[in-house]
Amino acid sequence: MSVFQRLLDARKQRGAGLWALLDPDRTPGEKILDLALQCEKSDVDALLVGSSLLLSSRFEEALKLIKGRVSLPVIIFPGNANQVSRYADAILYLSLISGRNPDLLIGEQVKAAPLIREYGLEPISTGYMIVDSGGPTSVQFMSNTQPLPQERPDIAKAHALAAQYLGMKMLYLEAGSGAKSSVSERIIEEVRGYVDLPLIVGGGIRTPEEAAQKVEAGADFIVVGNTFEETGGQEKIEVFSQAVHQAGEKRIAKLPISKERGRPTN
Ligand code: 1GP
Repeated sequence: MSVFQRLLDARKQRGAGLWALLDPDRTPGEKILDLALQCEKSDVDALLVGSSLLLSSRFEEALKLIKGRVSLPVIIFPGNANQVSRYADAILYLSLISGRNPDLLIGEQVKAAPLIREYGLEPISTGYMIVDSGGPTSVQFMSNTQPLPQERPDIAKAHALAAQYLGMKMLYLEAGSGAKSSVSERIIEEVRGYVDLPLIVGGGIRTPEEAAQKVEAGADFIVVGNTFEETGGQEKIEVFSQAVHQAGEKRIAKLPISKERGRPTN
């Protein structure tokens, strides 16, 4: 079964999923494996590995350590075409559709495509949208793009619909790692109501309650990085995982049976 299908099945069964972002710069050496194992024990649904700015050569080393030791899907979350490796199951094949930087719309993708093929990695085409979070984030700076304004959901909706019409498989609403404010529930609700694509939301999510609110607003997958890396520990991850999955279950319970059966499974 493809990784994408596995993710969709998890969403269908549990209503929502929690993904942990592991950054090889912030969590070096064996610590990244410890964190990955803690995530697995805490019922996290998938691991993302990568960064918008890698300051070390630990990317490949980190993936090698993790791959084969955890049964969770290991998905590359690349900042550029250098972050491609055979030691992962899939790669979020991101196009930064909120920006107008041609390198991140198509350039890096062209560089990465032949390697992805050679390594047999599963590409998951994802429309990546950076939302303003009240201050500069590294993804914003490194991508040299303007974020979508939080107070203009209509602009976010038009971008999301364009991603759907372009045939992308997922959408990622990103406030940026360590963002002051996470993506607002208002934007999530508006985008959720406008497109059918599975919705990933991440950046600046610091508490389980906040994560649950994003799910209630319509996020399908929540990404947490900093909070697990800085103040993690299995207990903390478990509480996040329970909060996301309970919010997901509530969402399923609210769906009329016909709608639940008809949920998008693309
Ligand atoms: C960043 O969305 C992810 O790309 C996670 O952000 O590190 O702030 O949790 P945090």
